[in-house]
Amino acid sequence: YDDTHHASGTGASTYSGTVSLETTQSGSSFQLKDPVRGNQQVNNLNNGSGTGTLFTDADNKWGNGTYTDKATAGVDAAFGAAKTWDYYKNVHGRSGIKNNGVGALSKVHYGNNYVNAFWSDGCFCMTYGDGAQNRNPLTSIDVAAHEMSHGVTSATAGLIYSGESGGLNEATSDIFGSTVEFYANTSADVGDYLIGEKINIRGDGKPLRYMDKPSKDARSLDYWSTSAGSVDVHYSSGIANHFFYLLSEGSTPKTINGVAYNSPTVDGQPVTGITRAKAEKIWYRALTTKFTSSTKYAAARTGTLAAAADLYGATSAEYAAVNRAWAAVNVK
Ligand code: ASN
Ligand code: ZN
Repeated sequence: YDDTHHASGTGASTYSGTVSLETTQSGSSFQLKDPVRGNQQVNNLNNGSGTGTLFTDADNKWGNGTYTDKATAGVDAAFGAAKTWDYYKNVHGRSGIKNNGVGALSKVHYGNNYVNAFWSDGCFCMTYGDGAQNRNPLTSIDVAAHEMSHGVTSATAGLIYSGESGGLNEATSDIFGSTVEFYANTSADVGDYLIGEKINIRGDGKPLRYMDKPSKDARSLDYWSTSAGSVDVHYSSGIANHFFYLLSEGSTPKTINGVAYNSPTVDGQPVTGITRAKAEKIWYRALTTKFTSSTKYAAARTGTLAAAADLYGATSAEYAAVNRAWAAVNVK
């Protein structure tokens, strides 16, 4: 018989402060496995590869807030997976990455000085590197939600990971990476339209990407042009990231949670935002019911317009704002 049961613990994370964790008790030991969320669990790769070993703990108090305790990055991964689960469930009615109630495996401490994180459909799992000097794990919540949202895209539209569809795939992960961070909104890591601002991936303390003005990273595209299909997918994503920012917040410069945003439009005409709460509904509906594996920017426009018509009506202000926000990034 099964002698395990649900327990509630706490964790000291790297990036999100002290967090609550739902865990599994087995005898006198606790497992970093969440029975409330499809039994999603976190394994320790211990700077190797493979499947790793489920984290266990004697007192259900996990990590110490720094890299000196291997469980700390495990806390970030568990928290990121929990908030991503709750976001998709409570905001979009989606039960797990495949919408089948099954939680994913997360693996931390992959390799040595590995500065990336990635989702794999094959193992239905997440892998996180420890970053520079094995001291900067890639486990911030926006990165966790970005990577797991690759699983959602794979299970829905299946956007091919090259050309314009690849840019839309990447943007979908940045969009939901950002909306999950807003959803979690811990005092240690408040919501923002930046990607990877906590993980210092380039060693300069700057974010990896900026959704209000993607070209601030010196690579990403702010607007659609004929080169959109030939640049790296992490740069062509800028067009849709910019669209999503403008649709949510509008083009007037503003400060949100202490971060100043400035989002100029290609045509110099203003965009009035409809709120992030409505924009994320439109993007999710388009992703799951309109986009296909080969969707490019022009079809993303018509797909999000169709989603807005479904949700708010074809004569709504929301529909008009979608049209306007795409025009503002040169998708017409
Ligand atoms: N972290 C990268 C990403 O999610 C991994 C990759 O290149 N697919 O885009
Ligand atoms: Zn990605």
